[in-house]
Amino acid sequence: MSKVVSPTLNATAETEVVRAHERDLAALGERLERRGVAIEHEIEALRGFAVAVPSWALGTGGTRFGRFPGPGEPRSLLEKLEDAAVVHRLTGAAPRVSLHIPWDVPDDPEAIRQAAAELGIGFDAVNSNTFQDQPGQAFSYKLGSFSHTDPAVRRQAVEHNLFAIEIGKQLGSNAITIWLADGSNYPGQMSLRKSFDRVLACLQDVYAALPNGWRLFTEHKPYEPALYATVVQDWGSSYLLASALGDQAQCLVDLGHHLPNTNVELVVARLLGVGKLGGFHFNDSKYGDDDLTAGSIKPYGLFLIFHELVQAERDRLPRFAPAYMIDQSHNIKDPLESLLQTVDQLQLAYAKARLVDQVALEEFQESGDPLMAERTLKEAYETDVRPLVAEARRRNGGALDPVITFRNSGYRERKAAERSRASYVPPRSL
Ligand code: LRH
Ligand code: MN
Repeated sequence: MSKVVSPTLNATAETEVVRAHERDLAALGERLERRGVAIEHEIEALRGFAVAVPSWALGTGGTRFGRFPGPGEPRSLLEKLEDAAVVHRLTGAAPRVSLHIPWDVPDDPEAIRQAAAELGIGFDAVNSNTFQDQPGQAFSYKLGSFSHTDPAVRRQAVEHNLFAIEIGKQLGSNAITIWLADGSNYPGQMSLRKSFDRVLACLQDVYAALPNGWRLFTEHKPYEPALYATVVQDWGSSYLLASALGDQAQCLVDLGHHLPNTNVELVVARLLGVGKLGGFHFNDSKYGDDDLTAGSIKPYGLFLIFHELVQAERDRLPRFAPAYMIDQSHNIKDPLESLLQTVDQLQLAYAKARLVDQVALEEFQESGDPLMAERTLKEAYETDVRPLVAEARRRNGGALDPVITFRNSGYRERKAAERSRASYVPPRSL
């Protein structure tokens, strides 16, 4: 797969695409120079941007109303790694996969670790799952896991998280994300305070088993599947837990886990300010936890979140090491094309946020000039940084336009043939 442009384009057309890119890049370079910004510096900064691909978004998602599987979907952890590696190969910015346990329990963790390394990728945070009952499970999570009134259920849930950490250790991961579906559907069903206390106690058991250098991310969500009260409902609940646990615990912000019109960049600024912003699940949404392609509905909101991150980076805030991860569900788009689009949208938002004239912005903020302050942000946001981002990808060995290169590569068609033809033989060991 010719990376930079496309395997199907003939040499002349390819050169033309590259020449056009270089002309656009030069024009942007000239424009930024007039603002006192060195484009080379920005390209190098963009080359350092990396985000993790979620293993659970490589196949087609669905809703309770239906699922429309696409051709050539991955049927095993190994095939998911193959697909995830395509995202990294074409963007140069997705070097890790985030696994979900038990959906992705490897039969042979060491073999999977090697296979991933051969594909040029590694592992980010593992995700535990006490929101579904597994076959043969002793106790049901129907009425909760860490918040359940039955200590046996809580113990089972803690054990599962310790198991997920064990898998993560063998794969070279260094963090666990804990999202709890725990909550209630009716007033009176659950003690709003005791349920929270039980969750904290269970998290403390998991925290006590965290390997050195590992982090525990608490992920909040306002509702679904709980439809009246969710125990870890908002950033405040998540912060209370992470601060009670200790320095290795931080909050994970899933962009879709906020009620409509919530100012998510403000939530991010609050958590950054207290050193408790551990990471993100990037996606976008119009109404609920829609898990749509990042930047597809609220691109300015995504830019404003990166504006907070760039300032935190520049201000060298304590414990600033956000784990950038994607969490999406692809119901109608090709999962790989949507993930390639997502990485591009995140690179664009980061590149634009780096162009904010911080000095001018602070002056307008300090002098009480809201219009000029807003214009300073908009000047960065309205800068077409696509040539800069494409160049950063090219220098990382990726494609100028990953989606087009992917489409023209015939990868999906090849996988459709390969994955339908071969009757699947589960790997004994790789
Ligand atoms: C919950 C969530 C969580 C994952 C799941 C796949 O809505 O965002 O992060 O475990 O999606
Ligand atoms: Mn999430």
